[in-house]
Amino acid sequence: MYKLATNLHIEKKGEDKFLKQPRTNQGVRIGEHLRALLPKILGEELPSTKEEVLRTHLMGYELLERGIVVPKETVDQTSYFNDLSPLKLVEQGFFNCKPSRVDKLKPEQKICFLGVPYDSGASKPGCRFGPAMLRDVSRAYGFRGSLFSLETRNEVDISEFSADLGDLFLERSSLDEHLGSLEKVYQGIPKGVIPFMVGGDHSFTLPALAGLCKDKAEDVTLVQFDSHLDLQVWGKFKNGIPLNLDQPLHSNFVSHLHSRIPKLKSIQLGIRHYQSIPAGKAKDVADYLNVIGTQITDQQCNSWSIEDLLDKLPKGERVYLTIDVDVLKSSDMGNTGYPNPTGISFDRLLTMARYVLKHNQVIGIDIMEFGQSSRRDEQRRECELITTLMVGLLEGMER
Ligand SMILES: [Mn+2]
Repeated sequence: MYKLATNLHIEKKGEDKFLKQPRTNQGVRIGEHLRALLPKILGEELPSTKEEVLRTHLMGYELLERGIVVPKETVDQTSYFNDLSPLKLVEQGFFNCKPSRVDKLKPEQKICFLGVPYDSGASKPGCRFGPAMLRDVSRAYGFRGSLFSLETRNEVDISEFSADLGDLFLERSSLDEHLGSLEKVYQGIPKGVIPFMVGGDHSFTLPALAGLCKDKAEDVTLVQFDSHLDLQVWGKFKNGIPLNLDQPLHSNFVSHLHSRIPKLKSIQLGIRHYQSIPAGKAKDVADYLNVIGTQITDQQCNSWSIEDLLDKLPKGERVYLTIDVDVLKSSDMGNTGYPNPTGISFDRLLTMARYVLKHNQVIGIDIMEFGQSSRRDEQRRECELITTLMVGLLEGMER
């Protein structure tokens, strides 16, 4: 038996009204079905037919999952909802680190991993498998028990200073609601712990960074390695920025970030030299790119000296680092929605990303858009490439 949760809101969307649970960020439309079945779910009326008994059970279960109703015997709803986290714990974390809930993170855990297995927004799906595959390969990375860096002659025990929050629960809701859930998760991560997200659709970088920037007046720099700008370079422009933004997607989330965090600066690296824009919009797009920050193309990343590239990177700033794996050359990285044949090399990516981590105060990291291949050997090779990238970034972050 169930009772209604005590903290529900009623939300209006157009003609429709929704019963909304802020703790799970999920809701249900208030319609004919709900009106008819809710009294039966709450035990105020008896279902009259066998079919109605079944529907009452199914809907009751659905409402329980969304947090609209709670078990009748629940005394303390606050602690009940603390347990109903939008993150599903995994048995063993990335690089064999311990699983943890957000509110149980300890200060010695400098890094917390989390997976976002979502790809419904992509035209070529597959990256919903990324987090699980990478977690799997990362566990076998130090198969003798620990990792040894040949360069520093030291052990790199990632599990000692990190925890794994599990995967975001991504069913029964829209992308909009999932983005909202992740933002709440990020708002709850204690200061000093650096979240390391593995995706999944790149649009989840939006709630991650927005959730970390509680104070919108603080300076922050987005360092984005990507073959795409992920900016809205279509539609109408006014004073150098888009007049109206489409809903957040992997193709425009950086535009949303800049509209939500006014002091955000961006440096985008490895972007494809030629971009597709609507005809006649070159001036608008060029003005917009100047407002956003700096862009360095894939060809510049490949042809400039490494010193010149490092010189362009931020120093002494608060930085969020996001890596879309399609920044890599497609001969190395084919398992992503939009592989780039003119992409950059693994070595350049790692050198630049490590420089960013070393010379700035990093507040969050993510590696997104890694997907699935039909070829096992290729899959394995690319999983190893990304886990090596992860180790490369984490080495030196222990302190
Ligand atoms: Mn991207």
